[in-house]
Amino acid sequence: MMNHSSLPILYSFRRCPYAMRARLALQSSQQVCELREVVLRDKPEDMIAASPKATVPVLIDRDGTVIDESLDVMLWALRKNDPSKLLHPDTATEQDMLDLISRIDGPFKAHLDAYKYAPRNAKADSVVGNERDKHRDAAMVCLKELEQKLTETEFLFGNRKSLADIAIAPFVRQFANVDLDWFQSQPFPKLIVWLDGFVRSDDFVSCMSKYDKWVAPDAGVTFPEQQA
Ligand SMILES: N[C@@H](CCC(=O)N[C@@H](CS)C(=O)NCC(=O)O)C(=O)O
Repeated sequence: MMNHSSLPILYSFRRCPYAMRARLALQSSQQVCELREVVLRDKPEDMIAASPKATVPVLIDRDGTVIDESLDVMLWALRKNDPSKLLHPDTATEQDMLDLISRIDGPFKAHLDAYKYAPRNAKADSVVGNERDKHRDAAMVCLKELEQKLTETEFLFGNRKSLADIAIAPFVRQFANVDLDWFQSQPFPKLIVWLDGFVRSDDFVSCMSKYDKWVAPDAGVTFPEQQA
């Protein structure tokens, strides 16, 4: 078994959009880690000991520094190495990107969760169904800002991908996947094309590789996977 002890450790969960964006930034910065795949109903003790709030992702640097907010993991990686200039888009400052990301992480994500986790079989004209539609529509209002930006440029802040694109797209994907046919029938053509491009991109596909659950004291897997 390979000895990974000199690498930062990333506790990750494949399907978590927060972990996805952390992995996307780690990949882009070519920051190699030891990835430990977590199952949320059975979190590793080592992860909880490092970060008692026990959400993924958690990154533990070589010196023991714990970073347990996905956006902070992204910034940590990209501030060390940012070959694709994700922190320096053509049409905005880093702060502009962080402001947009916080609008999506805040109000949009709250409506997304209320929409996604409402009972699936609720009828549209029932109380629960109405609530579900209300949150779906409120989430769409938040997405109007993205559609508007994408009408002007191919990506959110210019014609190159930036931090904002990879921080936000995993959540739009989650929203779209609740009812993909409905989402794709909405009058948001630019957003639909942007999301499709993201989901099909090599970067996204490679950050979605499947790994077995990590079990202590085994070594995790090297992430990003090394090119042959
Ligand atoms: N603000 C945190 C949120 C992370 C988060 O909520 N992750 C979810 C999974 S998508 C989680 O770990 N939830 C804990 C649980 O389900 O037990 C971040 O950006 O890293």
